[in-house]
Amino acid sequence: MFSSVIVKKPGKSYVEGLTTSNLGMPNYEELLIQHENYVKALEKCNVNIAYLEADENYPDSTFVEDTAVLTSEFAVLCNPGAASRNGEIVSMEKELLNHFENYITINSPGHVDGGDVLQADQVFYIGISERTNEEGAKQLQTILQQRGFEAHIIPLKEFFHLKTGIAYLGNNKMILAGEFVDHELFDKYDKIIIPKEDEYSANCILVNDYVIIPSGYPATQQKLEAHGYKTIELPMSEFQKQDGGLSCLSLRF
Ligand code: CIR
Repeated sequence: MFSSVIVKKPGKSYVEGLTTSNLGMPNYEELLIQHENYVKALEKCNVNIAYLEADENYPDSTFVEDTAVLTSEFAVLCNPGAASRNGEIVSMEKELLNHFENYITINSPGHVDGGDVLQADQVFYIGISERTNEEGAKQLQTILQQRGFEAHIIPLKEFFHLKTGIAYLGNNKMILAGEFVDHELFDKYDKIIIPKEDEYSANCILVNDYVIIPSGYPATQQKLEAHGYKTIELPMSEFQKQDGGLSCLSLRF
């Protein structure tokens, strides 16, 4: 169960953020509505919400997930791999101290984006990507192992971030897409497989009693409901335009 989440309002500069998507320029008004709906969905999931003000200096800073790895017991401040995003950790560092007595850091030349880190109960998976390098992944692995967790490092082949193609839904159930479907590390899970055409919906989040999924993926919704989950669908078009998914918009702990 999660008791708290951190979210951050997108600023007007959001439209100038990093993207590879070719889906066009985000509409700021629509973006704000989608973000408000995201916050309302979290309220329904019964968590305390720390809602940070927008920071125009960091266009991508609404994607708070990349700045930290949090559990109920400890916090790791990441060292994001994109130069234009690295300074986002300065304000996150302050926010973490509202929730934790202290935090551990990933240090250069190590880089980790939180989007490359998935927790499944006592096991963590850490992707090596364009943003997370081997040095950063190893630092995080050591931090996690010292705290009694298993931690596996997975070099990514195609996905942008690890969590672009995977989500853990508790009860040994794992959502998997693309390069993770046949990955032997995930063979021990009860797999919910997402086909290529629905790949964006692999990035969904279990928050207490609900799984929040992007709207427009009825096959994914049906699969989740067949597995006994209650779902909340959210329009995500303006986040998708900047390579963002549902998990990226919050830190849950
Ligand atoms: C970026 O390129 O960093 C942002 N435009 C998107 C970050 C998405 N974050 C995530 O998948 N965890």
